[in-house]
Amino acid sequence: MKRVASIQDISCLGRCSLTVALPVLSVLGVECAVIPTAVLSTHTIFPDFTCRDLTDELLPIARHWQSQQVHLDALCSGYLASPRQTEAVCQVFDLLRARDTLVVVDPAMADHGRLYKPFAPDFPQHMKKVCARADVLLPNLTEACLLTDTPYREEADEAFIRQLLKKLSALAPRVVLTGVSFDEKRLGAMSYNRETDRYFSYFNEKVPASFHGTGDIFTATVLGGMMQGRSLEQAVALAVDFTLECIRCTRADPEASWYGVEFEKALPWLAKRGAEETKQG
Ligand code: PXL
Repeated sequence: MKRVASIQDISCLGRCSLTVALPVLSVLGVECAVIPTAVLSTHTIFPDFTCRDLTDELLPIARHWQSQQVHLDALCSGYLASPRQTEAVCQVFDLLRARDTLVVVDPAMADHGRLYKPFAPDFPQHMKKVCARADVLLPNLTEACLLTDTPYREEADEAFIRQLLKKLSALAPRVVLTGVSFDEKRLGAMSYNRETDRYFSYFNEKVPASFHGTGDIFTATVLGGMMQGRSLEQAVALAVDFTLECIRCTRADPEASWYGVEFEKALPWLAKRGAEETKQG
């Protein structure tokens, strides 16, 4: 069985980060070890959340695993709580990465044109160092603009997205931009591989609503899909379809924007589709 380590926070309420990565990876038949970076009462969209930063625990955990010769097939980071924590996560990558370890980074720090509340304007400069260690980097449009010093645009055409992907590829050899849409009807992701100079895109139905935590579901699914033996492009297609499935299960619920998508209802779909595609090879 493949073993990955997911490095992100525990938001005690409001499905995101570790509370979605764990079930998604489990359903895809991947062992998910965790390095929790912070414990928050809720994600940061709720007002007055509490946050215990666990930066000082990260290196001791990594050093212990290293002393036990733990082998990881992938390391994946998501939301990080502070600039100091980005430095620690870089060190964790350096300690735990073997030659065959895939490093996946989701620079979960912004959406809809804005940084999340807790972050100062220089936070993207710190996150860039984490991104520079990635084999696969998965930002949304806002994060991609912040990481490449590009002014954010709500309306992005294909030429703009291609240019953004190329700029991002200065940070990582394979980049996937999430939340890409060129018309009212379709939403998906577009990727670029620096080594082959090839673009790939995959779209499915666009539901006119925005839900919290879908980026974390997307990243966990791409990671799990790749651990099951898919190419990055096949894993991106699986993640677009699964994220939509989660949104379809949720759209009637007015509280969903706070509590996250009801992905639990869609896990059987993911288990089935994951197993079917793996069987076909
Ligand atoms: O979904 C990304 C995320 C993860 N963790 C925390 C967050 C957010 C987004 O707001 O606040 C704590």
